Amino acid sequence: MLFRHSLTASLHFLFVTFVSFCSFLLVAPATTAADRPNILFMFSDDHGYQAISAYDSSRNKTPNIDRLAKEGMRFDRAFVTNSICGPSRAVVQTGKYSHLNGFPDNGARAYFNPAQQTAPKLLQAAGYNTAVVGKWHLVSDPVGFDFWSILLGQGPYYNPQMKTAAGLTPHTGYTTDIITDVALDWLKNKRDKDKPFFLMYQHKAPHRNWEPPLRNVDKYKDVTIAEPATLFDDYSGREFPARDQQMTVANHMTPLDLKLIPMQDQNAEQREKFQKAYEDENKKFEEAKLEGREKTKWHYQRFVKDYIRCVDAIDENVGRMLDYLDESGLAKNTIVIYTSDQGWYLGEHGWYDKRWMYEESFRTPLLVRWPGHTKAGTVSDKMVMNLDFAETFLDLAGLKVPEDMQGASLKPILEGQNPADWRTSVYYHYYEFPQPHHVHPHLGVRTARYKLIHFYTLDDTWELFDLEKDPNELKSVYKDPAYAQTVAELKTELKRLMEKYQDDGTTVVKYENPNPPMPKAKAKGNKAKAT
Ligand SMILES: [Ca+2]
Repeated sequence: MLFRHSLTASLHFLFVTFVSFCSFLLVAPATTAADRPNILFMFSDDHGYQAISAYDSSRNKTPNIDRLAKEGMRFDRAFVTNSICGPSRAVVQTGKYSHLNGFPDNGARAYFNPAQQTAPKLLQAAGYNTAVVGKWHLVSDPVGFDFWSILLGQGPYYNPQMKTAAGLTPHTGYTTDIITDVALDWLKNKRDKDKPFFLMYQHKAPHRNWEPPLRNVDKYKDVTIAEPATLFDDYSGREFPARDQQMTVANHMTPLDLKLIPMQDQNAEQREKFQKAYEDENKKFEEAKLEGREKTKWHYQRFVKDYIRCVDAIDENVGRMLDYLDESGLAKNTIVIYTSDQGWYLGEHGWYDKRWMYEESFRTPLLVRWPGHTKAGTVSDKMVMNLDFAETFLDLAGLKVPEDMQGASLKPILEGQNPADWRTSVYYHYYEFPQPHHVHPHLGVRTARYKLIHFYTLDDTWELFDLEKDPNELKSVYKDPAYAQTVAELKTELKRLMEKYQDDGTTVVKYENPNPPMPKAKAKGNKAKAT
């Protein structure tokens, strides 16, 4: 018995030694544990670049987020592979397109397979102290994190419950502030200070239904926010899908979106203060009985003001995080990344929401500050993607990027290099249909000048945009004979990219939730619809 114990102990010792040795080998030889940088990944949900003043100051000012552009690099051509929440998050975890990471849409059975390879798991194994706080939205619990505290699904704007390895914790207050409180508490009190950290700090805001904090409800009250040039787009220059969607500011906003009824996630005290801020305007709106363009203009002002009120709260909290990095002395050795899971329509094309390969939702904001490495105030027009984040995290930590990850590390670009073999085209594939918003599945390719889109479930439905002549993508030139050569070249490029990324265009390796939510009870009198 004694012999067995000592043998077990010896084997255990050898195993631990071996594991430590392997962890040491995983780290590039030039890097020691002491100088590996911390990585703070700030991620918001549906934050269009049009509402960050480092990109566009026509609607609001974001002085704290702008600091990252001033002190680091702004990317003007950052794109996503599939413009929707859960799928974008799965891409960030894995560095793989949806058809390979198994999370192509947010359907009822969507499920992120936690057994697969992820960047956080590799960072954790290599000695990083890892954490995720805020919106997760991948159904399965986080794996590869020493600490996690996440919202349930989308999470509410007020009074969230947050799930940790120990169970559910209720919080009172505004979710954007609470996520920051929890993240700061981990940085200050809970993390292992002998290790570099990797923190995913992920906001729910400014996702629909755009509920601002009580401190911001009166902001912009007497201001008229600029309307985008395409607010009254009639879709005449595009194919059927642009007309067939259900995401217009004019006709597809609910009373909850427009704050015409009480919010559901607030307590009585919060609700009273919140409603008071809207009641005069709501009364006038109901009496005016607006129609047509005037009604759309009113919807736009209400929506965009609430949206930027939520964004401003993110900016205030980004300021709290950056201040802490400064005060603690962590700023010098911490890479800070700000981005969103995808872009957003702030009334462009008459829309809200995302999904399309059109520029506003295909692009996403990306700002990176890396003291001592990235030159302050620089701008990159390299075509980069959310597909590149996993690879970038690993490369910044001095780790080898696994060959089956499909993106590329941004490290050389951040260091001011101009990699000769950097991509000159981006591949996109969106799946979720028909609901919500009825955006037909599509895939496509974008180059510096052109964008070719294929609505592949419809008969021969293609669009081509010449972004140099038509940056707002109002008129498809797919059928214009002058572009026949361009169409042929782009179809060849599309085929090349589909092969490169192993996407046959129709099937997806999809993981299904082993414990799917119960189907909702059918409403009475809704039989015809249900079948
Ligand atoms: Ca989103």
